[in-house]
Amino acid sequence: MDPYTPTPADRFTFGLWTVGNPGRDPFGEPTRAPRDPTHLVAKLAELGAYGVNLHDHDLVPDGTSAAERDRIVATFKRALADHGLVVPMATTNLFTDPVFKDGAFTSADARVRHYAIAKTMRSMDLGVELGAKTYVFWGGREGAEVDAGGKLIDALSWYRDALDYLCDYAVSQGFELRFALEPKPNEPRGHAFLPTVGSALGFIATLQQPGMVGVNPEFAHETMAGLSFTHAIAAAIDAGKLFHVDLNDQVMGRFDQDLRFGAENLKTAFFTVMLLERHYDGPRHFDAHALRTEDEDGVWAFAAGCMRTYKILAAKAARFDADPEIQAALAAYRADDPELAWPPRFASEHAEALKARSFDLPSLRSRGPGLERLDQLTVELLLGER
Ligand code: GCO
Ligand code: MN
Ligand code: MN
Repeated sequence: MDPYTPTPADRFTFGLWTVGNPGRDPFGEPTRAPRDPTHLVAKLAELGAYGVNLHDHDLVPDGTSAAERDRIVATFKRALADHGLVVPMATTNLFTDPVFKDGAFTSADARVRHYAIAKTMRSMDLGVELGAKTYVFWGGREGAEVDAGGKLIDALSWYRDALDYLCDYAVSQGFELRFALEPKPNEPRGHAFLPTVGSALGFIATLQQPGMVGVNPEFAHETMAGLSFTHAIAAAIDAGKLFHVDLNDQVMGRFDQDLRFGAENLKTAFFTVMLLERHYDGPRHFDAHALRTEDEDGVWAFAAGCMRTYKILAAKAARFDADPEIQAALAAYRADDPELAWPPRFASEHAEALKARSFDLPSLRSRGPGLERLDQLTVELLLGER
């Protein structure tokens, strides 16, 4: 069998909104017909995916009667069971309805803020009913174009109040859910609140139940801000907060493109896969969609491509670890000194001795770490020459 053929053991997931994306953009109408969620489930299973994630609204349109909701959910559950797919993550659509045009949890209107919390609780009920263990919060409309409204500090505290309330709700219901905040710098708002992984990590520490809340970094979002996605997930891993991940690709400085994973920044994709393979055991979620130019065949080529590229890069990461020349270069890069134990343990005598120690600065200044060679070896490995 082709070693890059995905299987459920790889834990690849897609959103209903990703493979179901009809290709609408701000300038043009949809280019593809809407597809039934059960059809998307069948196709994803056929391609070897593990699961499918959703917003409340992707499955049950807002305003659906209770009886109709139950019918839709039962049909969807049957499709999941028939095709062996799971729903590891769920989330709320707090951006399409015009009621959220100036924010959901951060609206200046207390009625909108309460409605957003109510909608999220109903959507959490749905997600948990489908088996979700992670609940994502992407604040699509949480932001501003006009700061004259003067709510910048209030907005953060309203956001915090809503998340604290929803943590309490999850605990009160006995849900085994972890929350994952998904930062984005802009789009659709001019400036989003909690624009980067770093800002979300800082904010989480101010919540009442910080242990329940982590981040869902997205490749495109950090890249839009001119930041490195690999560095962002490393920070999340270091903080013990990488609860979920949105993989896709993006040209820096452009609108949110949600390109096929690996389509644009192959080297960053490679180091991302390397970090995930070493430090993350959750689902590998692709929050991307096929180009607007594509028909349905293009959609499935896109989905297969995301998974295949991930697996090829995972195999390359294993090769990187097994390559003697690369490993020797890495070992040479990290310099230790038998006289200097790390981490240094503070004691007054140690501090005095350290201040008095003489370092061979001329040799430290002139030492070449070998990064050019190491990077070239990496490039050759990615190009298939190692
Ligand atoms: C975007 C976001 C969304 C979220 C999704 C789940 O830029 O549109 O990435 O796709 O990930 O709403 O929270
Ligand atoms: Mn996105
Ligand atoms: Mn996303």
